[in-house]
Amino acid sequence: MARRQADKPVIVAYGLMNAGKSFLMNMLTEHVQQEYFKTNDIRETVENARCVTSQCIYLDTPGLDANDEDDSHAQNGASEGDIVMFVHQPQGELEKVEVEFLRKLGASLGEYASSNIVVVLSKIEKEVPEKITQIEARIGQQCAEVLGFTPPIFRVSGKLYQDGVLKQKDALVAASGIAPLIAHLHQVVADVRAVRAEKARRAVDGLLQDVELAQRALRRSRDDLRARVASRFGVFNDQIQQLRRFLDDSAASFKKIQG
Ligand SMILES: Nc1nc2c(ncn2[C@@H]2O[C@H](COP(=O)(O)OP(=O)(O)O)[C@@H](O)[C@H]2O)c(=O)[nH]1
Ligand SMILES: [Mg+2]
Repeated sequence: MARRQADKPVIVAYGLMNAGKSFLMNMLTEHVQQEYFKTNDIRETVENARCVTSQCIYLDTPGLDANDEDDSHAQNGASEGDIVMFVHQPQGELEKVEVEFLRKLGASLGEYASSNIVVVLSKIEKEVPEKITQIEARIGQQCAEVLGFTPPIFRVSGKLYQDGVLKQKDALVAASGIAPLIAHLHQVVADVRAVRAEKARRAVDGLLQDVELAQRALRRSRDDLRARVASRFGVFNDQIQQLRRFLDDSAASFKKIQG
């Protein structure tokens, strides 16, 4: 079980405190009513929390602190997940600590950065769509500058989704934008699994090749050994024959002397 869990792709939520990460993670993991990931948590007391589903693991983090330039997450930028969901509340563009975090994250993910980073604009029901569109464009630019590409950007409202589900109002659920985000995450999870399967297949192929090479080398040294043993026995047999001839000759000479 532990092994199977370890194999599952991890989706991790990063972003400033209060961005709406935990609330969103609850919606994504179907904890619409019951709060699985604690919201409004005080950063100092919170550790990463995880929820394991059939396909992947959701990991919630305490969040970056906009006032803390030495933020440890922003400092190393190493992600604890395969897929990073970067959550930003669109009150304005990305703040310095967010930009720095993304820069280091991009560097640490390397070739996987462009396929495995997703930006989420949260709490969209709190702003007019025009303003969100402006902010989205600006964030796209900021990402392009620090990452070298613009990741997919999703606009969501966990609150609209929660209301829609609880009151059974499809229009609210649709307006929440959660479904397209879930669909995208499922696709990326499937891709991560495919990449891992391909890597595992290549590793097995490599091992099989090594085994074959080792077998060939063993066969060669066995043949070599056989040849050497045969040649040594050849010399030995010759020597025995010589000895026999010598003994026969000696016996004959002895008989002659006696006779
Ligand atoms: N209006 C609104 N508030 C939200 C939404 N999502 C989260 N919140 C609220 O924003 C606050 C911080 O959310 P939380 O998930 O704890 O943020 P975190 O620090 O990033 O994990 C809480 O009071 C949430 O109820 C949303 O979609 N709309
Ligand atoms: Mg939280």
